[in-house]
Amino acid sequence: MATTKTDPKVTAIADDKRSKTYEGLTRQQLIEAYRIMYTSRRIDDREILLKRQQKIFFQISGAGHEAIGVAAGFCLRAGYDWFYPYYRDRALVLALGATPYEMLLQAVGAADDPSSGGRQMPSHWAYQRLNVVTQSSPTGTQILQAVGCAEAGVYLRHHPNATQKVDGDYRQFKDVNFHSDEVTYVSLGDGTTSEGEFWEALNTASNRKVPIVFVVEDNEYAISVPIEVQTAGGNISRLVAGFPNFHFEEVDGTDPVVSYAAMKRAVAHCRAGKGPAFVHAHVIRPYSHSLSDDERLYRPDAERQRDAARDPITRMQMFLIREGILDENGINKLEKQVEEEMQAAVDRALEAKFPTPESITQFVYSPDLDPTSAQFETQPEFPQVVEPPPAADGKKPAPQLPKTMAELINATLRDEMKRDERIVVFGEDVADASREEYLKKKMVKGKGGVFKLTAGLQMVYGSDRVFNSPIAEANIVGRATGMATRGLKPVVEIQFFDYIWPAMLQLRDELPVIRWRSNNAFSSPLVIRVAIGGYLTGGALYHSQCGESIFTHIPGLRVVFPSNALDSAGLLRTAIRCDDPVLFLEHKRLYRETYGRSHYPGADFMIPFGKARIVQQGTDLTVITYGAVVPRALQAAQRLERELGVKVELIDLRTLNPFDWETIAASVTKTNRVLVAYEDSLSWGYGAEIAARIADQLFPQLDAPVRRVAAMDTYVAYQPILEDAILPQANDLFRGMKELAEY
Ligand SMILES: Cc1ncc(C[n+]2csc(CCOP(=O)(O)OP(=O)(O)O)c2C)c(N)n1
Ligand SMILES: [Mg+2]
Repeated sequence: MATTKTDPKVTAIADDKRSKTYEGLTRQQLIEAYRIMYTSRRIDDREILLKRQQKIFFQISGAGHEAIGVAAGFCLRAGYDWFYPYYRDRALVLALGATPYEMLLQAVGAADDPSSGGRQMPSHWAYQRLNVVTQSSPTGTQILQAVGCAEAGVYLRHHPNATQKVDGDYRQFKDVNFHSDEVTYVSLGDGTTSEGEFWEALNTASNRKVPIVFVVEDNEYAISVPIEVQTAGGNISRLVAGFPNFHFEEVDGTDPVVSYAAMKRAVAHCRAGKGPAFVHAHVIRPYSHSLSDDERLYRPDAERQRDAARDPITRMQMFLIREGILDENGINKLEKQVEEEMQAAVDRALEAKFPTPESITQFVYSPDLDPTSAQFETQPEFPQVVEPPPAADGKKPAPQLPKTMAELINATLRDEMKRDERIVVFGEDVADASREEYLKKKMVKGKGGVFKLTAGLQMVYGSDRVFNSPIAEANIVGRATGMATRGLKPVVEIQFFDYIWPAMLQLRDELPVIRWRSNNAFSSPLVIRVAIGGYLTGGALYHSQCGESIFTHIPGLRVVFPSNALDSAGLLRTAIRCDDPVLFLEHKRLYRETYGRSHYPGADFMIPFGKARIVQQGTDLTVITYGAVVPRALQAAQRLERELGVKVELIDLRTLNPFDWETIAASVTKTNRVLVAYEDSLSWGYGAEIAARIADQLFPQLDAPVRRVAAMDTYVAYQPILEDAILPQANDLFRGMKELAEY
């Protein structure tokens, strides 16, 4: 029998080859990388076909971005690290453990789609078990949230007790976990680096040394707009290079091996707590922007062919063959297996059940905790007001005076922060002093907010629970949203309502919709306190605006607008303990008003949302209002009774979403006349909706038309004579009430 003798030298080379690694990747891992990349590409191809067959309704491909995606997936840990991947990250998400079937469920819009239950387009990833946080469509909104998510991990490391589950408030429904060396991943396209929020995110990540890795997948186009139009000088790496504390990588993102090496270094920097990392990956986009785009309209063939030569799938195939990791046969076998698995996934997904129309309203708000419920109705416990004994000199000491709205909001924050270590407070100027040594050495008293609502909180709870943000409102809301997703309870401040607009994309497209769009897999309950309103004498148009109806128009966002000190304490506590995002509007004019002061109602006083307060009972006319119009309407109503004997029932709504329809209906049914009054400009204002509902549902009860008194349809002017004329005054309210009473 002939035996083949292997040359020992050849065996050694073969063994050596088999054990050879590529930047630490084994041959087996490279085969796995190719399997994922190829799967990703084939799902894209198949979805494109399904779209043409009208079995799915939209398609966004990850083609050309597979190598950097798989590399990132190999360097990070699903369910341990946190992920904010953008729509081209199919390969990353597959590498983390999402299945083709799950992706196809989203494409067909299935009830069981784990990312959104049929609510979001395909490629809008969300996988709770993997820590892949629900993603949306606006370019760049994920970036600040990712910073907040990473900051939350750091916070929890320093406050491990905050992870405890506590019954009786939102914490009962929010599992919180963290790992001390966790990293947050966020990705975006080259075009998206033009969004301001990108720069706000880099700024904060750098400043606070946040463990986050930014991956810019640069395919040199944003739909049809080329890189040199988006990015000054055409290279984002050059522009960001000055941010301190960062680790930077610029890499060929179509090559999985060099991408892996770059990602590994970047992630190591973050894990070691040295700060954030920035990976600029040059990729290609071979399939146009989406199926609605034809790139041949703006890219010549030569350019497209240049890209095609770098296609990561073919490059990886060639690499595997060249390195002897797989031969053609091996590649064919692997591809066939992928094909079969995908076909099975497609068949199953096409059979999937669709969501029912009845499910639509599910998860706009928390299904677990209803802030209108009796759970949020507690009685005030006022301190015993004992007459103080006369002092030695016989002089009577001053009695304990009721507190202002500003004081009670401050006291409520103080008590809630003591009760709940998950609460963090930040915003512009909210800290006592960012340079905390000044406080420690008692060199300064501290500021604590331009209206002093947060005064003293930093001194009591420390600089990691109460801190200043940059002047960047999207930064405040975006980071807070990311923190709340992790289970913290940010209670942030927007200094003036007039400056809330930079945060509008976060406030309209992100915060209130996270629960709904993820089919309850994620939520971000938090509180945004906002100083609002006019009647300031000199506030002028940039310190006096209202505009609450813009926010009551947003499903998913609770809107609260107290008119007095006691309500502000009770409602703020409900806002903090509830499980929904709340916009808490604080009228600046009421902060220190004599009207509506109160003693502190105790550390557990709560008022449920959606319960109006009847300020005074009446039989002849209903006035519905809220905020700073309440004391003005009360003045007018008292005059009306004095002069004409008309008894007005005055309703203070207290919360605008939800609002108390029952109280309105009962009152209008009794008085048959109704005036809706509000400080915002008249047209399209909040009262318009109330008036429309009354006209619609209470028409038979009415003896007079539904009237409104509100501000003029203009801005609030500086000159007090103009301000008085523009905003609704007690006299205007008196005239409106009188006319209605006499109608
Ligand atoms: C705020 C916002 N503006 C515009 C759009 C429409 N839009 C969707 S993707 C896109 C281009 C994004 O380009 P880039 O960041 O380079 O990512 P790419 O698609 O090239 O991977 C635009 C303008 C959007 N989704 N969001
Ligand atoms: Mg691009």
